[in-house]
Amino acid sequence: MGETRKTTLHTLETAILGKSALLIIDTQNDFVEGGSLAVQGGKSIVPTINKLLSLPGFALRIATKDFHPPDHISFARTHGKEEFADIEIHPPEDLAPDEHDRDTLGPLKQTLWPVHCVQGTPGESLAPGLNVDALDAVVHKGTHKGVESYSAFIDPWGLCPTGLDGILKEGRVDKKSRASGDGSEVEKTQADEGEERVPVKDVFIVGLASDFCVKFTAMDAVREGYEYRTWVITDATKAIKPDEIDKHWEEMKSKGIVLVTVDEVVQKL
Ligand code: VGL
Ligand code: ZN
Repeated sequence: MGETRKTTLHTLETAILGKSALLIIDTQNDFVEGGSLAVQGGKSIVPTINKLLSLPGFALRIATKDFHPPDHISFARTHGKEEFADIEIHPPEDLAPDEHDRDTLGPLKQTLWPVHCVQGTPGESLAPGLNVDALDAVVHKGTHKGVESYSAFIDPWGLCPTGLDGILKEGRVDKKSRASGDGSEVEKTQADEGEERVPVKDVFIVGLASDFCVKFTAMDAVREGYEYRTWVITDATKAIKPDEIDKHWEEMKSKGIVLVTVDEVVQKL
């Protein structure tokens, strides 16, 4: 389908100055050294992300937070099972009350994780040193106890959109993030009268983890229904399983996602 169009237009020169968004995925205490689901090297990307945050070319700078209730479906503890085991999960009845709908949506394979990013705990705070003052918004994901969302857009059943797509289509947010390093909610302020609203076309994705939430967010961003031109800044990410990351990069590239480096982006934006 639109694959050729995407790849031919997909050079950094076409990323439109002032109309691109920087998405900082799940760069939270629990995903960096000392956290319950620590990604090796997680802390090391914080200064790199700050450098990207300071570039004038981005219209929007948005952080996401994995933001789970204490009995979340993705936690091994919730099921009394071993961490990293795989189970099958089903759509929750409160969000899909019709049995036929639940059957149609079907079960999903779920990896069981250590308890992480529990709402209101230090583990869900954005990682220390991240320049939260530069953020326009913080988007929360995985907030319903029965739904897992690696993607910052929506879960695989399509039951819990996060609002990210709306923020990008709006082109600028009318919410200015209060320094959310402490996990506080975003504060609403009105957009300036007459301010131009330009929908974002290009999204640049960084953060944690490249083999899970970065990947699923990028894959969602390019799929029909979203269709953003999608870039992953590879050296501003880290993987949970670095040994296996190459196959994930290949999969992302095959979907039309472009992999770039921090230096390339700094030169262009
Ligand atoms: C993530 C596993 C579980 C991530 C979130 O942010 O990559 N990974 N929840
Ligand atoms: Zn999670």
